[in-house]
Amino acid sequence: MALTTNKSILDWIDEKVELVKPDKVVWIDGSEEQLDALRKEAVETGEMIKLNEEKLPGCYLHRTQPNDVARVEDRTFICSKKEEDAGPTNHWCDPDEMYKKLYDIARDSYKGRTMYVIPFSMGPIGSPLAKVGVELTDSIYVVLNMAIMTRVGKAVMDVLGDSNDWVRGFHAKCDVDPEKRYICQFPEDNAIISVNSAYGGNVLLGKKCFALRIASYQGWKEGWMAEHMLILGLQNPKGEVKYIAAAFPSACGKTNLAMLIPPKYLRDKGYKIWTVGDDISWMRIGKDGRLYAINPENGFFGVAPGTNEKSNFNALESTKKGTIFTNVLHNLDDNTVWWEGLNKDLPTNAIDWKGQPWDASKFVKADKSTYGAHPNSRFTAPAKNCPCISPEFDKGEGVPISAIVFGGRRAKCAPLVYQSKSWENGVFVGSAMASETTAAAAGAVGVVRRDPMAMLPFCGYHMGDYFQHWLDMGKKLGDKAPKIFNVNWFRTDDEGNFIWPGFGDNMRVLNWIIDRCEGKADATETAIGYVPKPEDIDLTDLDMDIDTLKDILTVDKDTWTKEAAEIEEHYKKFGDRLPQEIRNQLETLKANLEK
Ligand code: GTP
Ligand code: SPV
Ligand code: MN
Repeated sequence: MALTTNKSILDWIDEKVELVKPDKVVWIDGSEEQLDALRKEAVETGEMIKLNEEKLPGCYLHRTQPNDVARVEDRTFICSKKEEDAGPTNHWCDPDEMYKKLYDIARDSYKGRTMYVIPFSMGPIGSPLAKVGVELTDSIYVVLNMAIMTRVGKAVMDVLGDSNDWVRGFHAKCDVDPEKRYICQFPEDNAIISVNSAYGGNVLLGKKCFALRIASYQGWKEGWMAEHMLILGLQNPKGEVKYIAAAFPSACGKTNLAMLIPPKYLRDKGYKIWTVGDDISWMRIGKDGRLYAINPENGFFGVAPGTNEKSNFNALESTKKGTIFTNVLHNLDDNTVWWEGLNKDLPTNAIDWKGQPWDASKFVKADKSTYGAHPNSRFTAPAKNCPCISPEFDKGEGVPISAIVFGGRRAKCAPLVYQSKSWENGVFVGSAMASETTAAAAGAVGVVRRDPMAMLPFCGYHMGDYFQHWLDMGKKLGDKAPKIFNVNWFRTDDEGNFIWPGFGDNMRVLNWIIDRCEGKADATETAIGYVPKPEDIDLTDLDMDIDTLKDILTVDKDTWTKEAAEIEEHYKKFGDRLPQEIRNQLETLKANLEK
């Protein structure tokens, strides 16, 4: 039975039913009873494997097709009416042409199948910062993941009422044919269509497609921001909590930083991190003029490889019940899961992510083709499982942000941390961000590319306008604007080893950041911004000498002169939609480097 009388929704569903011809239509009401019946059905058809109920209660394993394991950026389109509005960083297609192409692909594709209608809320239901979407899908895997990642069910429809302000998400699995795979956003129509994939970010339409690509466009029009950012609360020994939002590209450490456990000496003093979000942040200016953030999601779609008790205890804990694992290794000995970096006990009786028997004796660390889990294998875990989930997580008002942090993987160049000189300078830092590519998207891994604000694959409109929107938000925030920083955990030595220990030890850098926000820490002014005095990064209990620290804090003039030239090159594609202010910032950097 339909969960709403909203005509705009019912008409849209009728139209899609007519197109894809499902055998039946099922509304997802969010009840455990219904979800459990779907889990059983998925186990019966082999779509999911039920894992050891004692060790991993309520957990399942799913394998996608080997050709369908990551986001596909070259098949992702922003279909605005005018090509120039999608900008130079997005693939574009005329909306009429694309609708036709997609409808031709999806036509009749639900025959013999069920259409699931998922009403979902991004953000706590009814929060002034939340937004509603409806996803149609023919995949139970999508339904069960959406039920973890978002708030689903009738309450969402009740809050929406008769309003037309909802996002249309239409997914059809079709034949999972990579040649006919398209992930399309229609920002002017509040619509998303995804065909021929059944993998995570391509098909959980509330996530990247809505909460970033469509929402970034909505935020631009409505005066708020949708960003690829984690949100954390840093609690000091006095019990005060300060909030930080941080944008790192895909698989560059957001989940890890968001769930960080401080080093022992800091825990003993009373420091603690609370997780508000690990991937997406929606931010609005509050009544007091400060910037407030909510996490629109309700779960974590986290990278499995590398996650272990030491690197990310809280993420691992989050995956111990009610979790769906995608493309990890299946350990047949005890019907559990395993991935590279979980522990040193390589399973000897196991099935790899492709569904083949796995030979642990052939495992070679340097050769990813020998891995049991795909490098972009993931867990979908309910946020409420996380031991350090923030008490603010479920509240609709959001948390006030003190600092915004940008970062990426840079073997050389970017120092461990620096503070920008102003909001405008910080926007410049974000616009010039670069990072080595990862397995989160199909294509080459380890290539440095510019990824402004970690939004390159996710900005739903012209990136030059997006930079201008950031500048405009800064003007509105004035002296209440968060301070902007940049971090790099990934500087390497001559042998290619990471110099900075990272993970929990990143707390040492977060403390400097908060101290700077409160005017408590000193800094050295350099050409690119304010860098910590080495003695202000606390190295207690760390096997690192101050000279090594000095080394990763250095701003090398020659390297940065080359960097400035590359940034200039990167800006060329934005033409006259690159804000003059950003151009001025680059000129200032160049002049500083010549001093
Ligand atoms: P998406 O979900 O793709 O947006 O990624 P994310 O930014 O949440 O990345 P995540 O935290 O899952 O980290 C991905 C990879 O980076 C994992 O393999 C981690 O082990 C590694 N990583 C995270 N933090 C650090 C760090 O501080 N130092 C080092 N060297 N590696 C890290
Ligand atoms: C990312 O790639 O940034 C992710 C995973 O968070 S996905 O949802 O697949 O986009
Ligand atoms: Mn992400």
